[in-house]
Amino acid sequence: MKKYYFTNGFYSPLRLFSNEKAKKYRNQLEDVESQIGPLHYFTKTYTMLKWVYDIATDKIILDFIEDLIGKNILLYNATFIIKEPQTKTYVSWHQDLTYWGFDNNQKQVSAWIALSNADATSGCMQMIPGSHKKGFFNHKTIKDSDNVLSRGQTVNNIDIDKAVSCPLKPGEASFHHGLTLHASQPNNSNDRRIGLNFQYITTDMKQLKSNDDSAICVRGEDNFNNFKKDIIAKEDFDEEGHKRLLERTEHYEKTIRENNINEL
Ligand SMILES: O=C(O)CCC(=O)C(=O)O
Repeated sequence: MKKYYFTNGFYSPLRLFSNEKAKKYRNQLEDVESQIGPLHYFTKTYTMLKWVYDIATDKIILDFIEDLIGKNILLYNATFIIKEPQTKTYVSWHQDLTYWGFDNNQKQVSAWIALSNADATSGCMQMIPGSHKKGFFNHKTIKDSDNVLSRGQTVNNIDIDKAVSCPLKPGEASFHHGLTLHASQPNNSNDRRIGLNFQYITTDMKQLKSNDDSAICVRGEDNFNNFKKDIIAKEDFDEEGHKRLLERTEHYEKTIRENNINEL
């Protein structure tokens, strides 16, 4: 697993929990959505939903993350990326580390967990193997309301023939490095495509674009304190948690807007 990840810049699939458990989490998500509206693309959802934090700190995930980046780990983000059935929403080819404002330590991994079926029809993730070893690619900002990415950051001239699809069943996860080129196509299925995307970084990572960014130590020790501490939800939804979610989402979007995203 580890060797495959370091060679290719991603690993998929890894089963984390059963289909039934994934259904239970999906019901919990959709129950909250029925009260406050769609939860697509909000930041740090573990500040509002305790069960999201429980998944993020699952032993299977953290053991694998520790294998990849070492024992002192911060959880930086947890975002639902939801493509509604039969919609044009897609994710353009990009590298994550080009727009978060971090320093160049590159010790970062994303874990993408399927809460519904993610396959070629519903628009699963696609990766370019080995692209994480080629440094930062030039990104263009392309305005397109169908693109999930808020800045529309896009790497052009990708050799699509090299792309590897990462289909996942509910309860399975894929993992990718912050410099791995990845994308996903529209959801042509009749069900929602629901991904829960976690970002993990090492405790020595620095945020260069904000003094007010936050994260939470989920394994080992944080002797650096480069990030404020996120407040973790105590329940599965409450008003205080909702306020935290909105505040942190606004902060994250501001940080991304102010970043140059490597437009050379
Ligand atoms: O959910 C998707 O289709 C894309 C997610 C993504 O870009 C990411 O996990 O970095």
